[in-house]
Amino acid sequence: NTMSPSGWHILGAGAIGGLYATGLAAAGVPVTVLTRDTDSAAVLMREGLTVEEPDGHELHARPLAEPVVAGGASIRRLLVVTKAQDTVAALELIAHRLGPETRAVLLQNGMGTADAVHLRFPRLMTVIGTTTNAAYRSTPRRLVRARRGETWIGDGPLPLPVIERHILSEALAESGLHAAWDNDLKLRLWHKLVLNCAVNPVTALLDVPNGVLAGTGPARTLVAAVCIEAAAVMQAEGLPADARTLIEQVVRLAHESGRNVSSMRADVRAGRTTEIDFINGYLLARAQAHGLQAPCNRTLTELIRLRTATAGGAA
Ligand code: KPL
Repeated sequence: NTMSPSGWHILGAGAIGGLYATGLAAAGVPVTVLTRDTDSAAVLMREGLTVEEPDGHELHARPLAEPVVAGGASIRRLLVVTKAQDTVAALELIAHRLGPETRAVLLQNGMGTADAVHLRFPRLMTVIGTTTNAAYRSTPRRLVRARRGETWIGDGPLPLPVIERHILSEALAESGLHAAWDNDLKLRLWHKLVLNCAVNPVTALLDVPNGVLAGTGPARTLVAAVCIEAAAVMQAEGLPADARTLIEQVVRLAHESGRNVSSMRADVRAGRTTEIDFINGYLLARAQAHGLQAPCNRTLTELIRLRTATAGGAA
């Protein structure tokens, strides 16, 4: 089995994947985007990607690209930025390229994917990531970075050898986007989960930008209800949590990423399945495991499920 040159492969064609692909390519790091088919690979290589930064500055770069089914060399560094529910199926397509030297960073919304991946690929060394960057796709080749955030990575089900931790986070930070290792990622993952629980379903249901959640009045009432329930579940999980801090974090993110199109809003608009089962659905499952009720999160979950079920031909 030959080994791909150092650098990155990116699986998943969303906005966050696009940010990293552009940043790495612009920095001269070999980066290959794994695309659905040959045509999309050709277009991507020819036209490249443009990122509009929060200050209006533009970054253009042309990453390498190849169809996900092509290529046989084993992959060394893989950034997995698929939708949570598509992760295992997407990895199946490149299963023959995953070996003992592969390091797969799962940088996705929601929780529960690392365990699903570990069940299917018990020897694959996965690292879990979480980001507070916010971006959306304005056209197929153009990304708008609405908020400059942080990206943290940490151990998944199999611990990464200690000497590799900073090598991996630094390799990711070559993109020019922040990236660092966290020895105890669980709290950050929960904080991000709460942001997604509060912002994603509401922006998707009302078809509004994130900034709406920064408002006072009904927006604040909703955010508070989501966060109060989440804080109780976090405490039951043994994590430090206080509803007021969570509310402040949601309002700040909503404000700073005010013009962002949340990923769930983009999914609902495009008639795609949403990540609700890995976001509010995950919170509900944990609530249930602790014998807690989370009625606001339950209502948001059911509304999104109903919205998707009645999307009527949008898919
Ligand atoms: O992760 C996001 C998403 O849209 O999925 C946030 C952080 C809420 C930014 O929009």
